[in-house]
Amino acid sequence: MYSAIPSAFLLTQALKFYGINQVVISPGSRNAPLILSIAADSSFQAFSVVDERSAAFFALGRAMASQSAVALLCTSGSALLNYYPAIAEAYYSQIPLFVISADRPSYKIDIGDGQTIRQADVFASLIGPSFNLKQDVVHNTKEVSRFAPDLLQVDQSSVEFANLSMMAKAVAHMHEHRIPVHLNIPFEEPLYESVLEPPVLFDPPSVKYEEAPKPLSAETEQLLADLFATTAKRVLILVGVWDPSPTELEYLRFIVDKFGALLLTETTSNSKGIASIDAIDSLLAPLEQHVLGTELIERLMPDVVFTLGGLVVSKKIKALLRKKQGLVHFHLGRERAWDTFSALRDSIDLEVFVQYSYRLKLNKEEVYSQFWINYYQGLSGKREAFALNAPFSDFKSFNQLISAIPENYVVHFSNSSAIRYAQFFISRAKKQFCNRGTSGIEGSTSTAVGYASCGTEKTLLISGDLSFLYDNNALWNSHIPSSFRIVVVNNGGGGIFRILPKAKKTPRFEDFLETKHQRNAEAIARDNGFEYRSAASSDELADGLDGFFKASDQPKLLEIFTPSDQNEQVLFDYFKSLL
Ligand SMILES: Cc1ncc(C[n+]2csc(CCOP(=O)(O)OP(=O)(O)O)c2C)c(N)n1
Repeated sequence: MYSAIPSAFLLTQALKFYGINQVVISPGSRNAPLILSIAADSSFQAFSVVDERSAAFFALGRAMASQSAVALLCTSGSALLNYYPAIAEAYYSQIPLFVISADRPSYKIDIGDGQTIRQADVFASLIGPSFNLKQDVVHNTKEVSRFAPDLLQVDQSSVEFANLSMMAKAVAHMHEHRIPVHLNIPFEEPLYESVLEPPVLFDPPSVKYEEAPKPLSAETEQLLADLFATTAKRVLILVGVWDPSPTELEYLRFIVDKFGALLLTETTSNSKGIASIDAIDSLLAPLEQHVLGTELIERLMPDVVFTLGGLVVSKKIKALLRKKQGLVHFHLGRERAWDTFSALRDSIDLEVFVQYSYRLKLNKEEVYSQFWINYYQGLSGKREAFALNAPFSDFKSFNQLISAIPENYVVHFSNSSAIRYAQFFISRAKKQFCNRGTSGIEGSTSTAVGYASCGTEKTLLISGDLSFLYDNNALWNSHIPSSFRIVVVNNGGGGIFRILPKAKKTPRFEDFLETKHQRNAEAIARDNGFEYRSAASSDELADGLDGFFKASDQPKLLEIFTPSDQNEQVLFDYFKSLL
């Protein structure tokens, strides 16, 4: 069965043809022509999610897990505005989403019709190209000739040609730049009519996009050769959010060895197995207060920084590197490169760089990396001792929690203190993620649910209370596997604001920053079919974690209540203990 509206038929066929077979659908009438075509076609995996904000983050999570583009489909009006937070996250995290919104014909916009807004280009600058498809001229021609006779100057075949070209361009752009793109498609009524035979011929253009890596420019080659033969003695590698292939990990290992580089990783770098400083702030925070701090920081400062992956969580390392005069920065990889330290020279494909660097002559400071790895390893005894004896708090909970995560789980962290505490402890988890593109608190649960729904990996979400309560529609979703686990660290508000220097001096801090509350996750959990447990001490947490990851018939949520007035002191004491 197909929609009788030609452009709905063509768009559905195009999705299939270009291999975009996962579609997250939010209900509505205007998008019914597409819903009926997709629902009737078993080659699509279609998911129904009512809340468009959650739907878009769900799609994001699926795109992450499946490493392929996911389509979103919604109706007209404010519906598509709810996609915006996830589109911004996908844009900055470079995750491909194919956003489709159904619209009224142009002559019915801004004339007082219901559920109608100006949809064209509504996502402005936080998305790849937006295409406004052309309206069919063979569907309800009577209405078209009455309201917009000019449209009939063009024949249907040129409408179809234009639409197919726009679809192909959108797909190409999405793949090439790994960003979301938007197709806005106008439909005249009737919307629900279907036909058994294809209403028009589907003849799509093939999609071409640049897959081959960009070669090294002669200018960069010269710069690298000069730099490494003379001044560049210390190389620091900083890895942001990254989901590397085994080959990419090997490339990283090679570069670390070749350059004698100091490797700084984060939880979300997913680069285990290579000696690194994997809790950056556990090194930097105590250095700031150390009696030999200035000298040590000088010793740490690199000449060259290579960044890999996406955005970096640690503010301290960014601030530190921004202070370095004459720093030279290269991004290695195909991600968009950010000039975070005002020192970016070029962005080089990782493989191209590895091939090139075999030939590079170096003048490295042999002890640079080893000194810092030894220094850092020297802190591990203090770190373990502090964690063992720490009073019950956010810090202690993260310590207990992270050491309990089995190696067959993938973890999603919410923003904000969750992902920061996660940095302090080494987990066995298979992979770790966080929406750091925009660092929003509004879609972490939906993203984790989307990731889990793929069924390829068992998934755990570790969330703060505000983030969890914010995105509670995420659990209104029928694709949650029973292996899905959520831990909410409930410190009664935005605990991050207590850690931020000076934030507490703000008038009515508790009302407007911390946003203190007495709410908990129990009703939401039970209402959505989760088994619920809570813990308010280390012993209770140990009990709660016992068997938490064992197979079960229902997904589970464990809520940890921590003392908001003590959390910050424990964290400061931790840093002090490392001096
Ligand atoms: C959509 C959005 N709104 C506001 C913020 C600012 N913000 C950052 S962290 C935070 C509080 C997070 O609280 P919670 O989820 O309880 O985590 P905690 O810091 O307590 O661990 C807020 C409001 C944001 N990042 N995103």
